[in-house]
Amino acid sequence: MEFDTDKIAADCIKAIADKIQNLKTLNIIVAGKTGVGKSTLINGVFREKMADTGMGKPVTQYMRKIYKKGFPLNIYDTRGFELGKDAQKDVKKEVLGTIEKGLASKDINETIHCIWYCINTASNRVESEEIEWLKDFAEENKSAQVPVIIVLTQSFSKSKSAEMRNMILNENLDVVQVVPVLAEDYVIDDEYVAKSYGLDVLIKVMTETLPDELLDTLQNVQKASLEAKKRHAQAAVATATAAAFGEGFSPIPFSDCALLIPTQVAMIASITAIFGIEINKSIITGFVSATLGTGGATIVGKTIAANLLKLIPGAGTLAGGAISGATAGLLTTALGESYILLMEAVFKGEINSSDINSKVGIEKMKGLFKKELKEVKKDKFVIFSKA
Ligand SMILES: Nc1nc2c(ncn2[C@@H]2O[C@H](COP(=O)(O)OP(=O)(O)O)[C@@H](O)[C@H]2O)c(=O)[nH]1
Ligand SMILES: [Mg+2]
Repeated sequence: MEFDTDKIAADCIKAIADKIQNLKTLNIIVAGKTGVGKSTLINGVFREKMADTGMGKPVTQYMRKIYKKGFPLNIYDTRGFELGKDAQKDVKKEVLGTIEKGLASKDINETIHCIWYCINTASNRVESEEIEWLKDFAEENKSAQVPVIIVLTQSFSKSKSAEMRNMILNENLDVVQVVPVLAEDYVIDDEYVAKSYGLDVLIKVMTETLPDELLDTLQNVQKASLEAKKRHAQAAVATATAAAFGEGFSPIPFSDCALLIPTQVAMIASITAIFGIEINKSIITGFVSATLGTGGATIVGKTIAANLLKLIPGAGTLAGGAISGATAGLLTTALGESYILLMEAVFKGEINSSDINSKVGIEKMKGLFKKELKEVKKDKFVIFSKA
């Protein structure tokens, strides 16, 4: 059968829009004294510039909520820590109140999912007041158990931040991690610039801390770790591959590739949401025609099936279902891995939509897909042939 490239591309666009619209909203409270680097941190981690000064809506005396329409993230930015003990007490009350309100809503989109407590490494010391605040907060946070991550901001001196980290760890606070970061390059003088670092570690800690249903959102909104995006996208490919294996295994002959398309469309939507990249029809059409398109997947699928028959010892005795299941799985993996490579290139700014939908772009993409198929075959076929 022939593939209707336009229809598949349109299905992808719709699936992507649905997927993004259905992402849960992530809610983070970012606490710490004015000037420690909260806004710089927020702008370094998230792909939308959220923390411009003056933006956001005051929700309590010491907190304002920063958000952008259509972007599944709310940041509660606090101030007042620098105003002394009484103000700090009030901030604590407001933070606890906000947590309670979120829990009372029984809606994951309103719940506070974690707190970043920011301390400036460059200040050289941790105030005992802040340690006390964290301890008092932990007491009152016992039932809600909102995870607290301490972020050591402006850590351009790695030795100083390591020292400070140890000091804090020795306090045995009830926190998930203490993460030193430099959110933005720091110019020390003409000769020496300290390069930003640590934001990827913060993302890793977040990945381990947040509930599963927020992990797609975390990847969608963050721009600090390409590795984390790729890892999460590969998990989506593995899920789709397993589903495709089952679908390919079904008694319907494999030549009916159309059976796989919804699984693959859903996979492409998941990967796109993870990368958080605006995708237009042109990119998707280019990708679909290069891979699934005319003479693409069907022929490739048949070739793989034939090769598997030749390559697996005793394959002649294997059920035809195992072969077409393996073929469907391999095709889906190769498709997913190629799409991840495409998203990576777009993320890095190496490719734009007109490149991919040009003749040269499609040829390149075809080559990539074929290469992925070969690599996938080497890796995976043993696993599949055992299934
Ligand atoms: N180079 C560099 N400057 C930083 C960093 N973090 C904070 N700053 C600077 O410290 C000042 C206060 O930062 P800001 O993010 O506004 O702090 P906030 O009041 O906690 O939101 C600004 O001048 C920032 O440019 C960083 O990671 N790198
Ligand atoms: Mg700020």
